[in-house]
Formats: sequence, C-alpha cells, structure tokens
Amino acid sequence: MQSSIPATLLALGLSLGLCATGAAAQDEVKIGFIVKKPEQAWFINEQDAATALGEEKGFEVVSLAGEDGQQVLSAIDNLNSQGADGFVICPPDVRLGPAIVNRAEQYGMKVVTVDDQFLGPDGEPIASVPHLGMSGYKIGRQVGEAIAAEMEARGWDLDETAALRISNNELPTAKARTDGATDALLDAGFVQDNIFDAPQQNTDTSSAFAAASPVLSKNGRFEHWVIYALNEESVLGGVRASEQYGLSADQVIGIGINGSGAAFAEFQRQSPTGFYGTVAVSSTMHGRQTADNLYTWITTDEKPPANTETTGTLMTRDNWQQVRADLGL
Ligand code: FCA
Repeated sequence: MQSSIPATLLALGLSLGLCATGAAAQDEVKIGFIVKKPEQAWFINEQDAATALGEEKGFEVVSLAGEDGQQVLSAIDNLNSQGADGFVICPPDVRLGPAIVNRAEQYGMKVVTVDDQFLGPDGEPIASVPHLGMSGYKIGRQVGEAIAAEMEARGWDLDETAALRISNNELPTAKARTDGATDALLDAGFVQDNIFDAPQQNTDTSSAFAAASPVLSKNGRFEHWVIYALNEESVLGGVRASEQYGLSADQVIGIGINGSGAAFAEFQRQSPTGFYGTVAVSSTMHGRQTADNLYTWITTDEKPPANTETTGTLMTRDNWQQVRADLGL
C-alpha cells in the first residue's frame, strides 16, 4: 500500500514551509548605502544612522563609496554578489541616474536616492526613483537671510561689501541653494554687481578653496565679503581662501549648509573665524529615513513617497550644541 499524506496536511506543511521561507527572507534583508564623498562627516553620519537603524530593526546595511561612475557600478555588482535587495545612493554625478537604474533593474534591486536626485536623459528628475533631500531653495534663502541680518548687525556699507558665491550649477540641489541665498540677499538690498561667482568642480573644501582664491584677488577693492555655497565644506574652503588672502574674521561672514563635523570643529576654535554659521539639517534623519523607506519597500512592497523635502535650522557659535542635540547629530 502506498503511503499517502492527506491533502490537508500537505497543504498545511507547504504553507508552513512558505511562511518559514518568508520569515527567513525578511530576517536576511540586506541593503547598500552608497555615497559620493565617503570621507565627509555628513555622509559618514548618514551611513552610521542607517546602520544603527538596521541593527534596531534587524536588517544589514553595507556602507560603500561611489566617488565616480565606475566605482558606483562596481559597488552595485558587489552588493548583488552579496545578495542585497536594494540600495540607497547619493550619486557622484546626477546624470549617472539612467545607468544606475539600469544596473539595479538588471539585478532586481530596489533603489532610492538621498540628497542628490537622479536626472534622466531629458535633464528632468527621474520621478520613478523615490527621493529624499533638502528643500534646497528654502534652505538657501535661510542662508541669505542670516547673512543679511549679520551684515546689518555689523553695520556694513553695502557698496563696500561683495559676495563670493561658490557655485556648482551642474547639480540642481546646489543651484537651488545658491539661488535661494542670492535672492534673499538681493531682497535685503545687496548690490547685484557685487556678487561674484567662483565655480567649483566638486562639492568639497579643496575645490572651493581653488575656486575662491582668484576671485578674491581680482576684486581687492572690497572691504567686506560674504561667502555662501551649497554646503559648509565649500564655505570653509572660501573662508580659508579669505584668510590666506589676508582678510580678518571680522571682514567676512560665511554661512554654510549641513551642520556636520566640519562646522562643529570650526565652532570649537578658540576665536571666531569668518565662518559665522551653517543651516543645519539632520543627516541622521536623512540616513535613517531613506534606509527605513527602502526596507519597508523591500519587505512590504509599499513604495516610498516620490519626493520628501527636509528643512534646516541656523546654527552659530552661540547655539550649535543645542541645535546639534535637537537634530540628533
Ligand atoms: C549634497 C552636498 C552635501 C550635502 C547633501 C545634502 O550632496 O554635496 O554636502 O549638503 O547635498
């Protein structure tokens, strides 16, 4: 007599088996977190925050560098060979978007962007990839308004004051931020002809320093300078260039964006420098939220919101510790 397992038991066994597989798969969720500038405090904090969330929720985060297109594609290959289900990325160049999306699709991985949003071949954001980043224009306006208020407090003459706008117009979020700052300054009466562009090739301190130096030396007639850029690392490059050029701290008002270790170090110097402040945004929240969105997408198939914009708070020498604590930095 052939032994037979009753159909109901078989069905039960099958469904239990499926459940077990499902649970195991959930336990093993692994995601990548790829960033364009792995040495910058902003990005280190994002990756650390994502990793901490993974430890709380029981998924693994693999932190990787993607400083150029080649490195990004090998990072994705590497994630695939480790069995990752998807990745969060801040790309080194937003025009790499289509290539990155293709590679992710080829491997069946889900992808979300943080900070810098992919552009499609038409130059428009790739709307199908969920994004979380700063509300660049608004935060830029906060920078411009804070600079204008400090200029007024110092009683500077507008005709003797120039602006060093360290620009990165290839990157839409960077342009939005410097445009916002420019508009707020103009609204406050800043002289348009006194605004000078220093286009940087990258989003770091050394490229900003290199861009700023010749602009300062070509325009030696100004008594005071204000400095702004897409981030505080770049503003610091401008401030260092102003020091090398011979301007003193009270002749310069530099205000950045981010609120990361680079700014904290500056605020802890014994005497103030030309770096007056920064609009701080929570990199902790950016890292946690994007990792959480991706994890939820992988485990429940619920796609994250198409675009989330975050806000900032002005941080200066006077309040930086408080703002840092408030933003969980
Ligand atoms: C860009 C900048 C970073 C940070 C981030 C939110 O990627 O390069 O410094 O400001 O946006």
